[in-house]
Amino acid sequence: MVKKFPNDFWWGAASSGPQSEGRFNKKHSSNFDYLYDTRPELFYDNVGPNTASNFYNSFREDIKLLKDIGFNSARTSIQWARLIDDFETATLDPDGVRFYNDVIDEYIKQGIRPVIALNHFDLPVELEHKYGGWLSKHVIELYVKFARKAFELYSARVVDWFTFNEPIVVAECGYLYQYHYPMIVDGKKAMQAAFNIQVASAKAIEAFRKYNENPAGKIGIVLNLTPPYPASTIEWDMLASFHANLFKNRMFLDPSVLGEYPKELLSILENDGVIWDASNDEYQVIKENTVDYLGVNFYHPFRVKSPEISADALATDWMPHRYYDHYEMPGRRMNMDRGWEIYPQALYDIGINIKENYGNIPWFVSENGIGISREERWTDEQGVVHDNYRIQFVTEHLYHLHEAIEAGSNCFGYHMWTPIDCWSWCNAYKNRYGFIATDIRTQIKTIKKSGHWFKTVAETNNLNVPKDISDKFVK
Ligand code: BGP
Repeated sequence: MVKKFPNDFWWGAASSGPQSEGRFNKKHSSNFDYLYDTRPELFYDNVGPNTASNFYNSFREDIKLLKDIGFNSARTSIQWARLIDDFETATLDPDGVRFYNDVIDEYIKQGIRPVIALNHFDLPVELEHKYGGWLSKHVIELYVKFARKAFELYSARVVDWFTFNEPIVVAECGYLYQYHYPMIVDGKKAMQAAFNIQVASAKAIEAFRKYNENPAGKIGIVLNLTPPYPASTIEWDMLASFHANLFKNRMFLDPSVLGEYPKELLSILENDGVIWDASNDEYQVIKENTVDYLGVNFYHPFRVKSPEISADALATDWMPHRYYDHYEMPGRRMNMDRGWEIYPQALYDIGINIKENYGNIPWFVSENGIGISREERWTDEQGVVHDNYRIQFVTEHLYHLHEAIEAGSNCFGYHMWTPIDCWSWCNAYKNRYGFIATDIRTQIKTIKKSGHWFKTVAETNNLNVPKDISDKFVK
């Protein structure tokens, strides 16, 4: 079976500044740089972001490799700590300006559309120490100054902008689950950070409308949408699923696209005493500055059941998951290396949800992928990784994405995570995601079998779905 995708469909992959560039010539440290400098043991094999995949030094050769595997678009992010010299005044770091200038020019020269995010989990660590990071209203203003500088410098050449990548991860991992610096557990702070980031996104959009120099320019936000699936249709599981959707998806999706928070979410936060500090002006900015389009990161579904523990337990930290528990569905299909369920059908559900509940706003898959350990297991004598599982993973996801498009969902592209194996935060280089392998000792980069396969899909807009895959899914 062959699935035909639209002619102007975006084909590519996403990376980010902190995960690919390396810290070369970056004067300031971001939160992850600081965490590595102070607690290297938290990182797999003690590998930090210092070299990453060396994109700072090898971006021309790297971008050429992306061209070699058929990309017409690619996402990366501008690091605040690299572009800006003085955060208060947003004066520029000349080498940072030069670097992103050269990167953008190189993408364009190679015929690849640069898609630029302004934040990918990174925050200059001095803003954390001085002001409390995203808990501070002042940091919102500083972020907007940085965003404005980026628009002034690059919007004549960059059409596609995104304010934040997965903002919920910043709030959850920094203030609830202790994966990101400042690694604290405080529900009220988590909710405050989430709200402040939403305001920062809206204010950056407001600045974009003023300072963007490109009539074709568009701005959006990248959200990780994790559809909740209830363990059963019993009322309490259904309610848990409703709540999981509020916290995991709608907390950012509703204000970003519709300009308003779900009233059920506000009343829960109010009742639980963890509502954010917000002014009417801030709600107004959110209302008036919704996105032009959406990036959707999708890795795994979220199966939920009613919580095991009563919300009335004593001396517990406030956690959103007092309203739902993770349900370990027997027989689920797993990527064991990352511990994530594989459920490609969710891409169809995401597409239909956007169509039916979010005005069918244009969107693209901005990340999707499979991180596998010890990929050298599948290397042949020529050094090529035969990652058939990745080809199958992407084929299955594209199959269901195509179904959503056929059902009228306004999806305009597919980006995998990631073009070239890159640094994965605390997991460092444990799991590899790329179409292109990186040897982290030599920085030699080699196209995997999946990269060669993707080139054909991207260049023809045709997805060949083998019979064993289509037999599984055809309804
Ligand atoms: C997303 C992030 C990416 C990337 C990816 C894979 O949440 O936007 O930055 O890292 O997940 O996850 P991980 O690196 O944790 O395996």
